[in-house]
Amino acid sequence: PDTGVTRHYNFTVMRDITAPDGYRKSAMLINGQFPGPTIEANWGDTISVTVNNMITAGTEEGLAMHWHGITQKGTPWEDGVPGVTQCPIVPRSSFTYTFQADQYGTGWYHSHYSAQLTDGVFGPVIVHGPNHANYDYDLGPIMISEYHHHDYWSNLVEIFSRPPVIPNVNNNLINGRGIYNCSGTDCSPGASLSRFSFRSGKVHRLRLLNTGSNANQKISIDGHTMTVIANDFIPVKPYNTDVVTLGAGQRTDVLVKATGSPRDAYWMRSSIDMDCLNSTATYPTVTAAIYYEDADPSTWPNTTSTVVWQSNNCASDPLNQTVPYYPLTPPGTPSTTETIEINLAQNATGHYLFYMNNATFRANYNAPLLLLDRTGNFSDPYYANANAYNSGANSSVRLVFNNIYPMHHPLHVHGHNFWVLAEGRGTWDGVVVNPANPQRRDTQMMQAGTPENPAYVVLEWELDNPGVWPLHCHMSYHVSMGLSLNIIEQPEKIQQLKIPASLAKTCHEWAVFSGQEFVNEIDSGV
Ligand SMILES: [Cu+2]
Repeated sequence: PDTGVTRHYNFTVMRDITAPDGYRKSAMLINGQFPGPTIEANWGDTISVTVNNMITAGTEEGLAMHWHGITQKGTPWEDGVPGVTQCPIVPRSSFTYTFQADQYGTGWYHSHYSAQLTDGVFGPVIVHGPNHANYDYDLGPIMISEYHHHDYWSNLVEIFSRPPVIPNVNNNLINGRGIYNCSGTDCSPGASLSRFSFRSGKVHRLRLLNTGSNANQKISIDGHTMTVIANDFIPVKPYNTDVVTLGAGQRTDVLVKATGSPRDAYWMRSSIDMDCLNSTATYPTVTAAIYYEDADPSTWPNTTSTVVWQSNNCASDPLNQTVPYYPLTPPGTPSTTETIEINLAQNATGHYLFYMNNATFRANYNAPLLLLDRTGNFSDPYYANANAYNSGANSSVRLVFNNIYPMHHPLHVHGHNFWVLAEGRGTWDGVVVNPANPQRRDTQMMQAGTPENPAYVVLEWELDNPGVWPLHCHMSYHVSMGLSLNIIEQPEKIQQLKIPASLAKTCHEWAVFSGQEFVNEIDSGV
């Protein structure tokens, strides 16, 4: 739908010292907030966000904001990926993103420039739409993110050391809150835990988001069962669970009936799945307090958890459990299929990078693919680093991924929700799970594999959105190490897009900036 209503926001991103868990560190804040402000709209509204880059303290950096899960149909230039859809916003400049809230449910936005997300450049997006399950109260976004006391650049330096060092995770936060046992000069008072309110007998909607960089989160509420009603922006047939599993970038909306009595208080918990972190964590579990209407909010809950969860090789919930509420059947035979092997290997300088069919992605901030494609010159030498797949005039694409390296990957596509036809270990046998109505979402976990026993995931979508759409691992380290490809979708139609002049302006300004300042692109750039 198109409501004709526009929701305006103004974001200023800058470096500042903050101490959400009691430890003072340099972070990147949006309008002085960590996490950033909530964007709220109705389905069919237009969202307009002016992003001001004031990252000027210390090293000046570019910026680009991505609207995770919004399909940007007809507006691919608003997707906010530097080197793919735009040149970075230069320091002291701004860019206004205008796009339709074409999905509804729980989403988020984050910087797609290098690993700025890890330093705090993210926030929630709530789009109100039709409800297929009834509830009484909406508790709003519940953002869970693991947290580092070093800035993102220091982490990337460790990741790109030879061999790579995966940094320790210092804490785990819910809506930017958690407590660190801080001692020394870098401490600041006032850290606390998030708090939520329940009314006995009522049903509450919790919008759970993994806005972290790399960790898998396991979320539960003491004494309560959760009913899953949506995964990412896709409503699903409700099912009950004691624990919600979220990989980086994924969301799950749950309904929780308050079955306790009015004076009760309970802990909500989120734990980093340490079997999937490939590193250490000082505080892997964060809690938030849930107070019923007559509970005493001056004391913390004293409940314990009886939930026992399994790592399941870092997988998402089984595909036969996650059935979209509104069925959509994929084409019987996709018009094009690519089989892509994922592996980790050393490049010529001995640095470890991820490869997809022996190709790794690296953004050219000065030459975004979408603007390059307007020329129709696909022999441009830049495409060597773009890891681009030209889908031509095909109407649908199927990607069969085989992972032979023992790390899992939450695979995220831009511009679409994909069907997840199958996932598991070994070699895909061609069987589609629930073929009339397979799971759809925008981020799907691929399990860890080995050369002898690969993991596979099979994704498919209709090529109905002309543009250049990244498909990448949402783990910050992995995409920094090049685990991204770009689908050039309907290139003939890309050349007919009326791209606003503000996009060319980002490149004019970036050409000047990068000509004067040394832009140290330590990672893939996205
Ligand atoms: Cu990954």
